[in-house]
Amino acid sequence: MRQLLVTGGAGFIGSNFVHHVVAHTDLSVTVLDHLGYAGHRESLAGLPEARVGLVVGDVADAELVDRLVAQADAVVHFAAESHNDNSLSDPSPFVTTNLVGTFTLLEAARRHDVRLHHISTDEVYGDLELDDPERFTESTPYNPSSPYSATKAGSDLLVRAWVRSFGVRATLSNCSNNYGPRQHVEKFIPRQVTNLLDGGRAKLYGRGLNVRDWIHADDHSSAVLEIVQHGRIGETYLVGADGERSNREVVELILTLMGLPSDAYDHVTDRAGHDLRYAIDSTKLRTELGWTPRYTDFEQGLAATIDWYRENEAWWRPQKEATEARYRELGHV
Ligand code: NAD
Ligand code: TDX
Repeated sequence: MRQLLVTGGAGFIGSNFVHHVVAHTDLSVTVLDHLGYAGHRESLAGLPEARVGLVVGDVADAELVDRLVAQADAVVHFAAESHNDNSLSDPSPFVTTNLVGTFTLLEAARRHDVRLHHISTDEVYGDLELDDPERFTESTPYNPSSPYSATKAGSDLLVRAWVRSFGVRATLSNCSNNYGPRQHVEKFIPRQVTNLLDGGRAKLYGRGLNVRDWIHADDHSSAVLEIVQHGRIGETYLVGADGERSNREVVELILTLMGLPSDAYDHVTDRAGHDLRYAIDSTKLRTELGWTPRYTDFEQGLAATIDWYRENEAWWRPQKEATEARYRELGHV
C-alpha cells in the first residue's frame, strides 16, 4: 500500500488523520474535500507537498471519484456533514453527502477493486440510559435518533451490503466523540473554549446531564490506520477510549483549566431529540488488533486542546461569528 485517498481530509478528524499518517508511515495521501464550511486548506498546512495533495471536489461527483479511486491503493472515507444541530435545521446536505457520497465511493471501489475504510459514529446505535451497565458493541442494533445519525447509519448499511453483495473490500469503524486540535467551533468543546477566550460564557444544553465518551482525535487516527492496515474485510470495529463524562463535568473542567469560576456557564435551550448517553466497548479493536489509546488522561488532553485554540486564533476566528449567528437563530444562546 503506497497511496491513500482520504475524503474529508481538510476537516477535523480527517486532517488529524493525514497528519498522523505523515508522521507514522511512508504513505502518500490525496485528500478529496469540497472545502465546505467545515473544511480548511490551512488544516493541511506544513505537510510535505511531495506526500500530501489536495483535490477540491465533491464525494458525490461520480466522474471525479472514479478517477481518484482508480489511482489509490486504499480509500479512507471521512467526508460527511457531521453536526447534529445542522441536521435538525436542514437535513438535505446530510442525505446528499452522507448517503449519496458514500454510494458514489462504493461504486468506484467496486469498479476498481480498491479497499475502502468507512468512518462512522457511535450515534448509529441511538442512546443509553445513564445507569445502563451495558455499552455499545459491534452487535448493538442500529437505532439512530437524528437526521445526521440516520444518514450515517444508512451509509454504514450501504457499505455492509456492498461487501456482501459485490465483494467490495471494505471495513467500518464507529467511534465516540472526538476532541483535539482543528475541530470546528460549532462543536461542544471548541465552542466553549472560544466563547471563553472571547470573554463570553459557556453554553450548556438543557441540564448538562448528557454523557459523551471522549477520545482524542489522534487516538482515533491510530485506530483507523491499524484497521486500514490489519483489519479484516467486512468487519466493524468500535473505537473508544473509556472517556465517559457528562457535559456539565466537561464545561466545569474547561472553566477550571482556563482559570475561571467553575459555575460561569449558562443553561440554554436543549437540542431536539437529544441523545442522553453514548458509551463504547472497544474490546474487539484492542484484542484483535492490539490497539490502545495514548491520551488516557482527559484533563491533560483537554488542557493541550485549550492551548491549541489559544495559540491558533487565526485558524478559528473566521468561523466564529457565523457559527454563533446560527446558534442565535436556533436559540442555543
Ligand atoms: P468535519 O465536519 O470537521 O469534517 C468533514 C469534512 O468533510 C470537511 O472538511 C468537509 O469540507 C468535508 N465534506 C463534507 N461534505 C463533503 C462533500 N460532499 N464532498 C467532499 N468533502 C466533503 O467532521 P469530523 O468531525 O471531522 O468528522 C469526520 C468523520 O468522522 C465523519 O464521517 C463523522 O461522521 C465521523 N465521526 C465524527 C466524530 C466526532 O466526534 N466529530 C465521531 C465519530 C465519527
Ligand atoms: O454549545 C453546546 N452545548 C452543549 O451542551 C453544544 C454545541 C453542544 N452541547 C452538547 C450536545 C451534546 O450532548 O454537548 C454534547 C456534544 O455536542 P456536539 O459537539 O454537537 O457532538 P454530538 O452531537 O455528541 O456529536 C459528535 O459526536 C459524534 C459529533 O459532532 C458527531 O459528528 C459524531 O458522530
